[in-house]
Amino acid sequence: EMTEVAIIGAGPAGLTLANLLQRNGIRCVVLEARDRSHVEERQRAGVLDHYGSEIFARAGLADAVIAGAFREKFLELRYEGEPHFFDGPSHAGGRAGVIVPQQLLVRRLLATFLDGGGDLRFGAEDVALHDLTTTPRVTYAGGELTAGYVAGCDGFHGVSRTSIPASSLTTYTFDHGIGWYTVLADAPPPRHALMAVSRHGFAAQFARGPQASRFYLEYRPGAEDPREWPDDYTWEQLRLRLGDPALPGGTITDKEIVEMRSFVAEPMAYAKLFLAGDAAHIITPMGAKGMNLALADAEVLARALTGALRGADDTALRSYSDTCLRRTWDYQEFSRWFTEMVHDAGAQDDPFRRRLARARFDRLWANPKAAEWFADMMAGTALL
Ligand code: RFL
Repeated sequence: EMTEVAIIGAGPAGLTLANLLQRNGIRCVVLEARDRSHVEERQRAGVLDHYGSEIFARAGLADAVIAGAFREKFLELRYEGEPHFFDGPSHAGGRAGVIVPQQLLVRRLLATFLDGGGDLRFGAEDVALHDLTTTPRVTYAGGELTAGYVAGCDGFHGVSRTSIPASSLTTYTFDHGIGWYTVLADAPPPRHALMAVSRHGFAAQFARGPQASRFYLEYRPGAEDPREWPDDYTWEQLRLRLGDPALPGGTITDKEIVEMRSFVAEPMAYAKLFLAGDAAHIITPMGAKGMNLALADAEVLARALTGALRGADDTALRSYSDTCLRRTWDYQEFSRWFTEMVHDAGAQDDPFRRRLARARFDRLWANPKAAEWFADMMAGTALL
């Protein structure tokens, strides 16, 4: 069986790539290890930045993918209980992100691809990549494909990146030394996305529907295990950090640990294999860029593959990795910058860093150029 592009993984990166190729008339097959309901129910990211939403608008997929989504305006940054409202769109020429939970985005992309006659195979276990330097072959339990190109969109734990010889890859890993504990609770949502900076540690609250909130709390990895915190203690910590003694509690329905880790693999390509999304890079949730970076990779790759397969021009494909790595490192830096600003305020043992964090925070309100830069990063940047 032959196809033009074999796509491994049906997450945001793989499904965006599949839809864009389909619209360009390029044949592709998507191989996904899990079943459809698992893929459709995986909750993760919540915000599509402005640049991410434009990817779908450019492809004529805005109605299919972002219809009805709520536009984000204010971000509340609360410093020791004192509220500050950042109006990102007004500092970024009106560019606003939209709230699109990742599972909704995935569901819509899946439906659009399948309605258009797309070939997506769920439950494709034991995927293995062969002959990447000549005519790529993909084997999986129950089948085999020959493809012109392979797109590795199978996330951090997938097989694509590990199919590249170690000598052809440089990897960078950074541990921020911070842990995040997240809980989902039946508690009234905040009016605006809320991040609270405090000497007791960082905390955040985001809406998850009309009667639910997701909270995040910083913790000290190695020194404490928040999975052992009684729920009362979690609420006490949230009230302290959010500076809101009257914060209503509620039933906690889900508890998870989020790793604050950064990772980049370079280059994002090897012979006829191209990595996109989490398969190539992991970014901390600060700045909410992980999913958006995956979508941006997919758009660059779709254009490059189309050029190679339809225009007999592989220039864009050869620069694919460099193009995507520029944005990847730009977003990594932003995420690190943001992480330091909101966590160093709680650096009990380091008063100097605490003061720097305050200066970084104050600059956003004192210097319009700094506000513009921050808003621009929140909206997402082209960098092509
Ligand atoms: P995904 O979403 O991991 O999809 C990979 C797909 O590949 C499949 N797969 C395989 N298929 C075939 N063979 C194999 N061997 C396979 N191995 C894996 C998997 O089943 C899956 O369907 O990667 P992709 O497409 O690159 O998308 C990346 C995003 O999912 C990720 O960056 C974001 O979720 C990160 N992230 C956030 N990003 C944001 O932009 N904003 C956020 O607010 C945000 N919050 C988050 C997040 C990630 C989180 N976790 C748990 C990782 C919050 C959390 C909690």
